Amino acid sequence: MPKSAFVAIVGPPNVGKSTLLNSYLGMKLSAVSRRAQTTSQNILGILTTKEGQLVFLDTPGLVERKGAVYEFMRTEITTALEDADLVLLMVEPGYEPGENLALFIRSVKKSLILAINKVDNVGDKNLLLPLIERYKDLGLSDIHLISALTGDGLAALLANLFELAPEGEAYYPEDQPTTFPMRFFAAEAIREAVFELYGEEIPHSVFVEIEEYREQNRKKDLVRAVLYVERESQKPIVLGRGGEAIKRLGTRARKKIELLSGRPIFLQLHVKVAKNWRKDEAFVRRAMRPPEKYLSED
Ligand SMILES: Nc1nc2c(ncn2[C@@H]2O[C@H](COP(=O)(O)OP(=O)(O)OP(=O)(O)O)[C@@H](O)[C@H]2O)c(=O)[nH]1
Ligand SMILES: [Mg+2]
Repeated sequence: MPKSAFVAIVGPPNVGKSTLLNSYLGMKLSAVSRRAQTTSQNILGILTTKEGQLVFLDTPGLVERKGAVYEFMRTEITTALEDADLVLLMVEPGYEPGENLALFIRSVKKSLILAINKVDNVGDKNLLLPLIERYKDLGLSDIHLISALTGDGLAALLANLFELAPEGEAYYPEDQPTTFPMRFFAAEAIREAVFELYGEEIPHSVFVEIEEYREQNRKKDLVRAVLYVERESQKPIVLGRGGEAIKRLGTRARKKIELLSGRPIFLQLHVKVAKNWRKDEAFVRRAMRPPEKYLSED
């Protein structure tokens, strides 16, 4: 009997949750950056092997801050935890479990696996033994040392996930990597390029909305996107002198979308101001949870 499970990947910001998803899927589905709070919405990725199917939900990093965006992110995590059969908690070396994490671990009523990521940064893995003990004290027993970057420990972690997964048929066709539409990943690809090219507060101030994603025969697919910034003063930064910065962004983002879609893309970017959108509950609700988000186009 094959196995199948929904697996929520949760943990503090920047520990490598999205990198792990991409690594298992062998494709750049989820945006990754060296800055925290890169992921702001759950990303669904499907891995089918001869053992069965795991449906991963990559979630935003757990943070306790106030504001509409952070509340939205916490709701995303809660949704993923509700949908999940298994919970993969991810941390990195040096991340000591505090009271909040202990509470979180106790609140999860499902099989919980811990992955300590980025062990490629640690010379001697024995140095992690005290940290492992602290997590064991919190009741965790399935503990893995991994590197989502080098692949170290990923096979053993996967085997453990399948071991704990319930028996069941695949939820989705085996060659399908996600249920989300291409326009969702186009927005994420543009966001990732923003994280790569701009500094300071710009990446977190940008919201990307795809106004049009049109597949065309005998012509490049058309993608029209709006970059909303929070303040008028951020507009010239995003555009750059003579539009130079946004041109660079466009080229980089287009390549990412072409890589994922496997089709030539014509990308148009516009910059608009949505004043303080991160604090605007109505904007966040409308823009970040469009009803079509989870529905595939085909
Ligand atoms: N050295 C090392 N770096 C890693 C590893 N996994 C991820 N990283 C890096 O850690 C940074 C954060 O990775 P992400 O995958 O974006 O982390 P995340 O947990 O999804 O972050 P949020 O979405 O912000 O919560 C990036 O610079 C990654 O390249 C790893 O195994 N080893
Ligand atoms: Mg992420």
